[in-house]
Amino acid sequence: MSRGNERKPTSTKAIVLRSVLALGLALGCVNAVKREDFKTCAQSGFCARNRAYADLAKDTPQWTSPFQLNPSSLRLQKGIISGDLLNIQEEQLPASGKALSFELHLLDTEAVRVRINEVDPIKPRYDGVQDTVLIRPYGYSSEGQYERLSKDDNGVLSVKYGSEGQNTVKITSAPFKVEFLVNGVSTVILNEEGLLRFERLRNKEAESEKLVDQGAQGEQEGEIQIEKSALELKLEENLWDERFKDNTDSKPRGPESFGMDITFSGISHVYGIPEHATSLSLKSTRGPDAPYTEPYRLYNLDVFEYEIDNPMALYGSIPFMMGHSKNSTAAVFWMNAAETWIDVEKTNEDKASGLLSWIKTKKVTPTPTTKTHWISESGVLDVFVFLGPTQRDIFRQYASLVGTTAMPQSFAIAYHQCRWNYNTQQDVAEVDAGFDEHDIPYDVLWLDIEHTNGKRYFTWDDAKFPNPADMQLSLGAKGRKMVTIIDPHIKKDSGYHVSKQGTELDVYIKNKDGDTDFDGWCWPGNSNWIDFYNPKARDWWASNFNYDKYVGSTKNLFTWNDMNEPSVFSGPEITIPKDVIHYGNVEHRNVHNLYGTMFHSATAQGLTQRNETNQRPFVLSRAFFAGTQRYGAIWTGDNTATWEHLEIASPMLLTIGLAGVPFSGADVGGFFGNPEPELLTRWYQAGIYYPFFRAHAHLDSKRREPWLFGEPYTTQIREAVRTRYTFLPFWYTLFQEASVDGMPIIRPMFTEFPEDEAVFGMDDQYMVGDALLVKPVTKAGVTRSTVYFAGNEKWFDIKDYSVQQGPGAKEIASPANKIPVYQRAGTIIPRRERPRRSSKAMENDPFTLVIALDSKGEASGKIYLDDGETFDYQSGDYLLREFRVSKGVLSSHDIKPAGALAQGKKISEFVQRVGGLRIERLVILGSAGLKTVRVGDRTVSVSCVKTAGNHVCTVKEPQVAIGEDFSLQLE
Ligand code: NBV
Repeated sequence: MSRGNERKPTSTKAIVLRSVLALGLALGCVNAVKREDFKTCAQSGFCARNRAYADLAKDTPQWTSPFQLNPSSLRLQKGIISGDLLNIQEEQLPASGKALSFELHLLDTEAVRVRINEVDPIKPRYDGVQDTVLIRPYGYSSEGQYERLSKDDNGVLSVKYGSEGQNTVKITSAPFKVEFLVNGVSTVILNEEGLLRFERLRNKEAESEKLVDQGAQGEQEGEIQIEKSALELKLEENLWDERFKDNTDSKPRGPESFGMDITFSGISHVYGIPEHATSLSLKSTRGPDAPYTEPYRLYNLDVFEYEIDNPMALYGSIPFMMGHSKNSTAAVFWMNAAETWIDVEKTNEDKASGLLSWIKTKKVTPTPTTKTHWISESGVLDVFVFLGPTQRDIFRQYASLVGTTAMPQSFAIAYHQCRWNYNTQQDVAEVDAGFDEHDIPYDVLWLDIEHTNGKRYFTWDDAKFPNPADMQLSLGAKGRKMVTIIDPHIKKDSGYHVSKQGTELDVYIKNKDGDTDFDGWCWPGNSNWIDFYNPKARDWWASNFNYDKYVGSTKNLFTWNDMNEPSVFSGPEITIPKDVIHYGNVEHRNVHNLYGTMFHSATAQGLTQRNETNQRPFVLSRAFFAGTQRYGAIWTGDNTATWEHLEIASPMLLTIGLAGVPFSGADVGGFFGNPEPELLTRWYQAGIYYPFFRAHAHLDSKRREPWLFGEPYTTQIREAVRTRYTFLPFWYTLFQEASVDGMPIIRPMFTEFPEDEAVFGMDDQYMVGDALLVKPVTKAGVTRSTVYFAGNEKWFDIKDYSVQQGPGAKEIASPANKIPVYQRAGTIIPRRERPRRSSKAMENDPFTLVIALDSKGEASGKIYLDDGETFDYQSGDYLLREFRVSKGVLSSHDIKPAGALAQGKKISEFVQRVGGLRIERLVILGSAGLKTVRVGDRTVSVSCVKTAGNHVCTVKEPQVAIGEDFSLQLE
């Protein structure tokens, strides 16, 4: 499999590159990541040093952290606790430095932030991540909202906080430790294992002096001494310039890493820290039975043909981890955008020696605990701790810091058709017509890099696409849109307007000299990379999307940002060197994982500014970080057309959603290779439940538009895509909830069933919102699937309404034309059931409410409606309603927050009209049979069919509108 069609390499360098890539990669469909292109922890100096420190701790009996808070320095003032953190071992050294600063912020959202920084370093440590990641300055918990409990002579300071005073943070001075308790139960502990280590900035000349904040204390001095010196050697390795393969990282600032352990006490499942192709519940990377030996790595990379079941870094990074047990939920956000590694160790042992055997003999279940070790290359130690108490609280607390998902336009959550490449305008027209011919709805057609003039973004290959504006117009006539790709590498070519202006404006990333423009190799050949940390660069970049600058673009055109890790073919680990320089003299090392997000944000800014119609942008990005959700969608990059890749997509997307980025998808069909028709069909059936639903394929793969495999596949795929369209009102409502509350859209089972231990490790089935249970079929030839029905209520098949009773696992038929999808009793889902060409074509269609009653005869659900395009919803131009069945009455009422409509604003005609659309049908499931529905004096007839103990009752034309208050008596 080749990387692409660099068919006419323009230089010897291109030829060399192409053959190098081809050599290891031309392996047909065989998935073969070039592992040797990417560092292991042992090959990354700072990771190896911090991991060695953990080994030292493990090997040292009675290890304690050498860090101590100076008790007399501890202060609690206006929601901030501060103090001096000393390394007592360092104290004895001649070069004894100053203390580190310790700060703990009690936030008004009940989150807590802990910061450890160097005081007066010889050069400032990078502390700018907060400026781009945090959405606004947060407020502090005010006095009265927290209560100081004690400060003893040893400096143990305890503070109680939280709305009910349920949380306590206990800061122990010697050895330094910060413990978070919920209702008196220890939940999250910082530095419990004593792995805090902080490399101070130093002068290369003063190398002989020991300036690393680390150390060990042992009982048997002599013995430890020998061990220490051996390990100390390891701890001082690769401090300055560091080689990996053909590249040398000059590291002019030397070592500046830090690490610390975080214990999730009483918690055996931890989740998050995307992006890795692995299970939802994270596996151990340390300890005797650990399935992985490498830590999870967070370093945005373009990993060609990535492998699954692997902790290797991928395109995006979010240092957010959640731990969950039956009794508690907690999360941490390690706010650092430099390369980061995380070890995970699950244990059942209690620390105190002998206790485990005592527990065994007394048959007491030992407390499961997860120990994690976080290691970052540079910056400051900055971690937020969220104690919930519920997951919903955690999502809200986290989102209040990093933001929620941007409300997408309606088309963006419909079906997207992509391939590398649709080759000509004619090709586009034919594919577009193919959908109509085969009655398959779709909303967006995508163009990959070949549509440009020689990979010069914002241009068109005029021979292949002579009238791009007309092309977009004819798609627009059917309510459809187009997306073109725009990458962050700019071909070095003074005849190319973007390249020329970029040079004139001086907006490229600089070499390590801070002066000359960095250049490297990518799709267009020799290229520069825009420095999105420069405000001038961002504004200029955004201006390139203006219709007059992006010639051939129209308001029907949106954007795809690829290669933004950034991918640099000639760079170390296929990315940009760490020592290149950004605006403000910031070394790339500090901000690597944020680069893609800065690009994504500047692009979204461009699309927002380009038009007078106040349209919401749509931008898809491959790289991501915490905060990406504010700018658009992401996808999981270059997967492969195998069943295993279909299977891993669910846990990957669930994990990304948990970490705050709900608008995500995986390439349906698999990017590399050629899916057999069964795999493609099963992928569509799963993909309709991805928040971002796009089919995509590699340049070398065979065409696979949904009708190309013939029957029965075309019918099966049509059925799947239409199902997605049926549920669009439900999806749109979930996006609105996510945009307000930070709730994931697709949710792990444990989010909806937090007390059912059977689901804590489950990632082969999941929930869409709180209402739909989805179990993708991920194996060839499978026609029966085991589905776990959680809770004590019923579940209704969304197609034939057959019923299943929870709790428990059942074998369910999953024939070729459907996967198991169930609506949970107690929910109401709005649908639109008329098949159309695009979502736009559905906007005047009536609604169906599918009401699944629970055992008490109750159910509830919501609908959110706005114009689907503009920002007017922000000033309140929308409807938000709740439907509820209680005591035999179905009612609809307005739940839009009071004051949501801005002063002087009116509900637009469009939204009024949509609100007036009728509910054409009610489908009521789980009743004991109904006869009539009364609306005031009017009665409407009901027809019920009884199948397998379930009454499916249909009420046609109850004569009520989706946006009005009503009350229907169900009798
Ligand atoms: O632009 C070409 C591809 C694109 O189709 C894919 O989706 C991206 O993930 N791109 C990567 C570059 C080349 C991949 C081999």
